[in-house]
Amino acid sequence: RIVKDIFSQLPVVVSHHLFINNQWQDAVSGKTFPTINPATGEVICQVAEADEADVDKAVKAAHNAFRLGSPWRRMDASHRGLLLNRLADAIERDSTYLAELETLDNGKPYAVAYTVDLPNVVKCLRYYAGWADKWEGKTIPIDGDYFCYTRHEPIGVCGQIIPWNFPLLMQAWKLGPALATGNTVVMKVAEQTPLTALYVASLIKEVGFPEGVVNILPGMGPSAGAAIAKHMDVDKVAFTGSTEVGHLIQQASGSSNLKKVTLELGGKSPNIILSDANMEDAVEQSHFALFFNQGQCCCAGSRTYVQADIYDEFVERSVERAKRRVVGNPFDLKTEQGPQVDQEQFNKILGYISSGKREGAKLMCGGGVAADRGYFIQPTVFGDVQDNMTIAREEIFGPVMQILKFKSLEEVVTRANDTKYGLAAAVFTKDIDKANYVSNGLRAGTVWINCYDVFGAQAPFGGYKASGNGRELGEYGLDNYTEVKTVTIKVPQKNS
Ligand SMILES: *[C@@H]1O[C@H](CO)[C@@H](O)[C@H](O)[C@H]1NC(C)=O
Ligand SMILES: *[C@@H]1O[C@H](CO)[C@@H](O)[C@H](O)[C@H]1NC(C)=O
Ligand SMILES: CC(=O)N[C@H]1CO[C@H](CO)[C@@H](O)[C@@H]1O
Repeated sequence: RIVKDIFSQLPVVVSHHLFINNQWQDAVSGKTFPTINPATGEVICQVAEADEADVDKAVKAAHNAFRLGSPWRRMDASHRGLLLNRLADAIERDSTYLAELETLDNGKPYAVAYTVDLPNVVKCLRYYAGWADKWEGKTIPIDGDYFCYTRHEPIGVCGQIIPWNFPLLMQAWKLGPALATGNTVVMKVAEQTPLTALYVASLIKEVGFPEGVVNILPGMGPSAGAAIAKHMDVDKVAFTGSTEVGHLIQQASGSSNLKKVTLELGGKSPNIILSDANMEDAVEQSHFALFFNQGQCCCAGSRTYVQADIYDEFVERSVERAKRRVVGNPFDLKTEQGPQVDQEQFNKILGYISSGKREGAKLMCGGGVAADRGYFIQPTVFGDVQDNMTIAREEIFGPVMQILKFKSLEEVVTRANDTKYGLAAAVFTKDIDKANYVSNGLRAGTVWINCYDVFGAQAPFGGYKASGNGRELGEYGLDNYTEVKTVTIKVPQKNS
């Protein structure tokens, strides 16, 4: 497993400013920050750094774009859909470049960026484009001589704070429903991965969204993110990231204007393998569930519960699979695993690996650094993991698999539920009754049966418990960008 050192033909960065009112702007403070190539640790370029003053400018622009009678408010719903479709077309046209840029800034394998992230971005925008003129209210038969109906209205200025693990895809998940329903947006993109979102900003302008409808700000959580969360003229904030920051966003809403808050937060998702499961498939899917995207998934299957009678064989095969995982240059098409996103994550993951060893889990493979530069970590598997170990309780967000043993179905559901999180879960079995029992018993927003990480723009995603509030994707995702207005009209005489 060698990390290659051949980086030729890197994509060129074209946008590294703030995008406010369809214009590229420097930060008011003039500050910039470096964005790093995680495969080498080298600086790609400097990017304008938004803070409170820039958030203020962007919110003013978004507020103005949302004023009554504005081009955006006057626009036909079908035309909002058309603009979203044109944006999807432009992203599809430039998807080779965008996938390269995503790989450069994030470190994910190019083959994954191009075949998973980009097509799903395009599908998500097209899905919500279709909704724009189909999001209907109702007429309601209230008592008396009245005509009563509901309107689905946009909430207003939406602050959207997105993470670095799927930069383009999380941008699409946020923009799709917000724009289909007629909101305006101030989006803060992660400081680790600002580049692709800024290129998409140039496409937003190109396809004809009016000024101020979408504003994109690279910046830091404690300054730009906090300024959005507490802003009095932001009507809603949608955040994807850690549970720790989710608490802060909710508090900022509470102490400012009670803006609506949707949160998609952390997880420690159980993946349960029953003894009747297809072994080969369960091993491969469980490997994918944990190691996909360098382990940097909020819904990673990071507690693999395996029934006692197949435990030894499952561990042996999982270790063999992890050892075969190809780690290296993310631009190499054979690479399955690139670097972690930055030094901080890299250090944190190595810290968790040490805690696993210290607390008595059995290190079966990996456990160390995989290259002499960049943030590469060996695919790591721990066996004999106990529920109370730190690596079984906290989100690691890295290529570190925890395998735990269980005996009965009742026992595993209770143990799987014993967490503050509730984002996702999976069960592998050929027995439909057992699958239903586990699926119904688990407190999680998504349950996969005999598969993992299967997403569709049509199906909602979100968390129970401390994994979040509200849902993204699907028809349910529209609710969280909509105010329902009830209009009641006195009429001379009602007839049924
Ligand atoms: C987990 O619980 C066992 C049994 O109560 C105890 O011996 C062990 O020290 C605990 N481990 C951790 C990491 O808390
Ligand atoms: C999301 O939308 C649903 C359906 O309208 C609503 O019940 C829920 O309160 C909303 N959640 C948030 C956090 O806005
Ligand atoms: C922590 C938690 O939610 N535990 C629940 C998990 O599911 C079992 C079975 O449904 C419940 O008994 C637990 O209370």
